[in-house]
Amino acid sequence: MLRRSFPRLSRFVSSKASLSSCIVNSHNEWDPLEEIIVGKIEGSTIPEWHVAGKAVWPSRYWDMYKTKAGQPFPRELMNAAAKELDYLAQVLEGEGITVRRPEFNPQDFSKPFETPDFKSKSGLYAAMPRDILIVVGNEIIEAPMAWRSRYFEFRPFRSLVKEYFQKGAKWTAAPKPQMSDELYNEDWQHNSGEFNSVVTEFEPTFDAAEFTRMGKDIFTQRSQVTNEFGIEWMRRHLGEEYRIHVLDFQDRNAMHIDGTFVPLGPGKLLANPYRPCVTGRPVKTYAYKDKTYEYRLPEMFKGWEIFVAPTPELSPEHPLFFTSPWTATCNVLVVRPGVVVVEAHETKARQLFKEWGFDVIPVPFRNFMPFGGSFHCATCDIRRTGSLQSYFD
Ligand code: ABU
Repeated sequence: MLRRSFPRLSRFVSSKASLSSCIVNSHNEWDPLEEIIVGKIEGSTIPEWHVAGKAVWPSRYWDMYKTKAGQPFPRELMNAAAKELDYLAQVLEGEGITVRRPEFNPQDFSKPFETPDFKSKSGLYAAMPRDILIVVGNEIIEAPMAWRSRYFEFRPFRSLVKEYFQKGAKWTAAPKPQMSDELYNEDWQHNSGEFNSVVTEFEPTFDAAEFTRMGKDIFTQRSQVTNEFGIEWMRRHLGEEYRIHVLDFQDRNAMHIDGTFVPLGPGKLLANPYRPCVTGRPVKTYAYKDKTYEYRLPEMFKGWEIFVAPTPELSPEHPLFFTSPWTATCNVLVVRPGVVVVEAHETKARQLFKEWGFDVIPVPFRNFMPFGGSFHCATCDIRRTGSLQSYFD
């Protein structure tokens, strides 16, 4: 019988120095990248219409979800997006980073499935590892997710996660949600007042991309996929070594913090001007579309530089099945301190990053963006050189 050896975790957690020798080691969004997962678009399937999607999906695509569930997204777009992902992988490898890709049967997503609590006409994709996986230190956490179509999204990543576990990483799957009707506000409507989430507090739920890591401080928001129960699960799971902060961006369509609030390095933050943070004291005012906005942040950010992302140059007709255009300029990937991957067609963003003192690696990604994100979403960093620190004490 084949016997596998599983290194004892204590070998990797006994001290900070040995912690960083673990195959999985990432504490923030900017330390030098050593290993990363890049998603794959193959097999991506149109999910079925559901109230959870109504809260975030642009209304011009509602008919597509209602009539084409279980079918592939437009082939030409998928082929072009696949090439962009392969090119991103090549660029990252050129930077000396080990790139891993999920392994799955592309037919998987188009199969209907059923649990005791719900039926779904199909799954979705393996394009966005950032949504399903988060690395905190030497631990990989699989997120519960909130959309029924994403219930099995951990599967394409399981062979990688098992391999990382066998090599010494800690592995946790957050409580699997039932996703029964009780999880959703069936009568959910857009309103112009208080934030109104389509997910109830029936059980913990979150997507991994709802948390952004800055060492011992981790920032999140309540959103259309993340409830208070889920945030509390994460808080208790990570324990006293970490502080979870909940910020408010007054974003009624909130879903994933990485198109809104993007740390670029210690003391450097990229802010989405359309979604100003209202938590804390004023730190910056700026003009956006003939209006002046005040950006607030908790006191702990005193002295931080706030860079305001430019309006994306994408045409209003550009297909975006799941998200706003803001991923074009906000959803960047920091490769190492001072070096950032920026969408190649976003000339204003590229120029600004240079003015802000960054080296820019331009990568075309406009065909991938329709699927719901850009470089940060399409990846999940597995190992960055560095150890757990506080950037705020
Ligand atoms: N990770 C997706 C971000 C979506 C958005 O900010 O529009």
